[in-house]
Amino acid sequence: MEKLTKPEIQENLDLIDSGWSHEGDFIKKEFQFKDFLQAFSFMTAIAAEAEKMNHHPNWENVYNKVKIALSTHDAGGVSLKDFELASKIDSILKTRQ
Ligand code: H2B
Repeated sequence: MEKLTKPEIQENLDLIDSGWSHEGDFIKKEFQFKDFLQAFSFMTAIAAEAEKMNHHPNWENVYNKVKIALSTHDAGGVSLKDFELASKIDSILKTRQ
């Protein structure tokens, strides 16, 4: 996977248009749920997808909040694979709202 340029990242952010933002070598988004179990169940669903893709999120969970940062180590920055996982994460979110 090739590292995307800044304008390419912006283009893809505009395409998915769902609150992801670009910061350094990552695209990031924050999610909030009713409680810890809802947040953790969201993370469990993402874990299954991430494993299938062999592409794993950096994330942080505090009670009902989940912060996710996606990057492609091999590319040394953001690649299309990060946008692929971001879209899957957005779909998973839709199934639980
Ligand atoms: N996850 C992410 N986010 N980026 C990667 O480049 C990556 C990964 N590479 N998961 C995979 C695993 C690689 O390290 C293994 C060896 O295939």
